[in-house]
Amino acid sequence: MSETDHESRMQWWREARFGMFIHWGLYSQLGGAWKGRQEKRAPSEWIMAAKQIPHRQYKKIARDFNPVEFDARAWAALARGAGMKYMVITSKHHDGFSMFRSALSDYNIADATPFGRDPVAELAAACGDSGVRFGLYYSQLDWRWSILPSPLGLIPNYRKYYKFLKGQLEELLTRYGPVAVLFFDGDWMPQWTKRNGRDVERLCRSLQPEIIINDRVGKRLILDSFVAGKPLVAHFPFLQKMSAGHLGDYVTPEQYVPERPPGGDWETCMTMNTSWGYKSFDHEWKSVNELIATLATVVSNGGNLLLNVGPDEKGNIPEPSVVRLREIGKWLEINGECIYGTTPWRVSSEGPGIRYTAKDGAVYAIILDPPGSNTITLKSPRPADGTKITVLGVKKKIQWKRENSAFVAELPKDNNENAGGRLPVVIKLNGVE
Ligand code: FHN
Repeated sequence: MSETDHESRMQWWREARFGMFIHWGLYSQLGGAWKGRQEKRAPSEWIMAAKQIPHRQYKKIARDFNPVEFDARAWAALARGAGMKYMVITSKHHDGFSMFRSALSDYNIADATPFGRDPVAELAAACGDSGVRFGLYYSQLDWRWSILPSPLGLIPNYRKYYKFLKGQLEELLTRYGPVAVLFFDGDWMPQWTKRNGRDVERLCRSLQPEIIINDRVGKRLILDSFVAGKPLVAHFPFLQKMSAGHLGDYVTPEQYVPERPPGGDWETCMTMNTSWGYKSFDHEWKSVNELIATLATVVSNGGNLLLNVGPDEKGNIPEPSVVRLREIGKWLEINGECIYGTTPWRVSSEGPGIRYTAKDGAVYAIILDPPGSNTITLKSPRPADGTKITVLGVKKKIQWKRENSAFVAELPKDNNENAGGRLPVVIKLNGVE
């Protein structure tokens, strides 16, 4: 893979900044509970391992999995309306169940369930029609093949499984049109090697030369494993460079925003509550403000945000997720120019409440939690003659003055407000150093 190929391939991705992650599979049918007992700790897509459900029992869920309310066009429209420029859906998670029609395994949604359709095909078509780029998640870890459903997932006949894995990737990359992103997952399993990663990366790029592949196709250092609720590297930022994967096009911090950019292209993936897969009793939803602040923080450091939804057993995206995505979409309609196609400015943040991005000679100050007083002081941009200040979404002229070497701006009263809080406000500065 030449650097030029990488640079040209990443162009749209770097401009996109924001995508939808979708975790949907047999586990969605269970909603986080097994035989009436809720799995409170592990995310719901891990229930097979958390409850040590043998494959012969787990596969029976397929008999009842019939998400008749699934509407691919509605999902693509929701992503587009939220300002998400690409989507990544689980084609096969660790449980080994294929959410697409596979000739290599009848343990798939089209052949093993009353639903009988191929949602990957329907979603690929819907994304194509709606201008949202289509991507897939694929897990190397596979509890249909392993001795036990466990994090290590030891597979007795690994050679045969590896052939199956490559065959499924061939199916996914030749049947559904352009696949913009391939998100591998499960690289921590001992049997997966960097050599496998190179071989699979070569295969995928031979089938879709423009495809963007994450670092988990390779073999990240174990440092990326979760410790105390946050990856080890999140506690020791200097380790980030060490732990970044050496294969693929971008690194994948998960459920946290790195304190410093990890170097190269990177994307934080994050849940809106605490579970990737649908968990009916998980109501710990992040607020819209938190989610927009996360997006602003990620982008101000040059990263992308892949924000997750976990559709339920009927094929519906949970209402709390829909509400948040619609609010974020409204905010991006007004303020998207401070996110899309931007690059980090010389200063990424000023205190806890201000993030900076830059584009086409302008600097954007994203005020995460606008003060009631409406007076904003910006210490980082240096005022110059001819500096022009506006607030995105507000036509009114902005009063501002210099105070020593800082800007003091008066925000108009009618900036973005939401029930009980105030959405971030964006000040655009032209002509500052
Ligand atoms: O084990 C998976 C988990 O279920 C989820 O898919 C996340 C999303 O990136 N990845 C792994 C945990 O790092």
